[in-house]
Amino acid sequence: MLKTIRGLTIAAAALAGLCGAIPATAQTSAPTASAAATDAPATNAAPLAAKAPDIVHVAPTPGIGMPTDKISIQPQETAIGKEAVWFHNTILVPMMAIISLLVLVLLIWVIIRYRAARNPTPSRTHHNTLIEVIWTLAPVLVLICIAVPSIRLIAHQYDTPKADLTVKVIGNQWYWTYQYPDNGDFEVVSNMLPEQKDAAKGKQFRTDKDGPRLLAVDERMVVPVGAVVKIITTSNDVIHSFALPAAWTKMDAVPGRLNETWFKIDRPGVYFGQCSELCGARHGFMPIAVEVVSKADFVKWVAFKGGTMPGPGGAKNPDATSDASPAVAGSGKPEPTNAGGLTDTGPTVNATAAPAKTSQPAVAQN
Ligand SMILES: [Cu+2]
Repeated sequence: MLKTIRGLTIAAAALAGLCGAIPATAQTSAPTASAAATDAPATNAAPLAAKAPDIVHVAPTPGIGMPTDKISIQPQETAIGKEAVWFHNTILVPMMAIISLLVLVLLIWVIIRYRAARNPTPSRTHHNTLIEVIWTLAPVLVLICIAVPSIRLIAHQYDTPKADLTVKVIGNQWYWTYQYPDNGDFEVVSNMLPEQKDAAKGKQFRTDKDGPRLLAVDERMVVPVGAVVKIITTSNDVIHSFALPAAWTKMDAVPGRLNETWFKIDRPGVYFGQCSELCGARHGFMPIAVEVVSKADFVKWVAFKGGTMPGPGGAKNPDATSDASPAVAGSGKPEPTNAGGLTDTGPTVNATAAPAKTSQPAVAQN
């Protein structure tokens, strides 16, 4: 009898656990859906069921696309970056070393050989045509050796190939928004993930799968592998700078202006950067995370965000034709309350504003 009661109790507990687990899993696997339901339950209830699933976001590889503990340039992932590193390591560093050593040796030689104790009567020698020609020509040759690869590198950097994808990067105090004008103009709001101890209860916090401390974000910029990504930068408030060291990319984001740069990364993975312009109190807390995925995954992700692929035969999001706009469907359009208002509050007010994006449920809390 006792056994039967215990058996029944276990079965009931298991059933209850199962029932509890289902909503929890659903919330984890479809975070935007539940967020959307909270944001605008009336208009979005129907299309949510058909919403495309998100891709499986990969964890970053230690040492790639992030700072390493070596004193060197980050491992480069683009052809331009590799050219720049070659220029630095093969031309600049040896040249600096040779010139520094030469000057040091000359100084030591002069200090010892021509010291006052050894030369009670100083020499009155002046003018030596050969030496003067050498010390004029040698620096000219050095400058030419540096100028040729340097100008070639700059030319390559500014020679944008035909873009496969355009992403408009907008700096805000203190987060980034990424717009995809080629893909239905949806927008992604990217905020730094706080550490578990700093995260508000129930909010998403950083795990190692998201990335290193101060670099992990809730929403990454996702781009396809091997694609020429044209980056257009601008800002909503002050000057920021979009920098992705592993792609040898840095471009100021200036209010009222559009700047342009590009990169092409050939290895899938996650690459981190930071705002590189002193933009205010939380300047150090607006990291950049770019996730390079396969073409198929990119199409999937665009559909998940409510966007479309350009051109005939481009994948269409099943939601795109519904009256629920991607913005309302929780696909990452910025909420005006996010990180404080941009126009109605000044930088000082924003300094205390929580940067956490509110439409994302805490995935990491389970
Ligand atoms: Cu900034």
